[in-house]
Amino acid sequence: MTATTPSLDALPAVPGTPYAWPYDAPWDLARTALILIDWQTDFCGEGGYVDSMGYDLSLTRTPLGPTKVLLGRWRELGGFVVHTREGHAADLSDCPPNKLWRSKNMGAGIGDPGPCGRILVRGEPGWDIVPDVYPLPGEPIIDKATKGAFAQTELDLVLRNRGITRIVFTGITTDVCVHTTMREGNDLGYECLLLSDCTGATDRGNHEAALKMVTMQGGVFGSVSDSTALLAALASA
Ligand code: C5J
Repeated sequence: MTATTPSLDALPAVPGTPYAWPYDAPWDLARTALILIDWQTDFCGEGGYVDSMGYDLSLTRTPLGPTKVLLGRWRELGGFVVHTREGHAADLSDCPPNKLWRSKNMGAGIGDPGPCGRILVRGEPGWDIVPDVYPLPGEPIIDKATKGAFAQTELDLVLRNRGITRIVFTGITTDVCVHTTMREGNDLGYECLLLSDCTGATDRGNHEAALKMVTMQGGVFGSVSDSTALLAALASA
């Protein structure tokens, strides 16, 4: 390594909107987590929850490709990876009645039988993470009944125990579980980066709006970039 080559301890800022991330670059990989939000069949696979509601599956499936590439590189470099899964106990005792009612109203009731087993129920095939980004042994998986991954889970503790101060967000859906978790993380003081090509929503307009919301007020929840820019920053190491 030459004196001008950044190491994993001093990575260059990632070009982003509205600012090059992180705010305090250079940054180190050791204190940065890659989070993969709810890459479950229920949200991006045939016969899952999103499919049952009649949404265009390509919107939540397409970001899987770039996420898989980024995940592979992140793992090669020894970066910390965290996965999340949204789901409920078999007896639905952790499912708020209004959430249950709304899902049934959409024709895809939580707990109802579907092509991938009971919808959004833990342990069912549809609830599992898709093979492209399947967790490796040792990578924490945060199970949540919530949209945000911090509320009522151990995520904050898991990150703080590792000394993590920055989070890179991938996952689905941009406007719901990704956004809620990013907002929570931002409020807790994490420096957050949302990757536009590694996230997707059930509606293209909502995806775009969710990206835009992050960029207001100088980056009210963090910054937005893409996997190409992040991989370029990692390649310079
Ligand atoms: C939703 C999620 N959209 N993972 N869940 O209900 O974003």
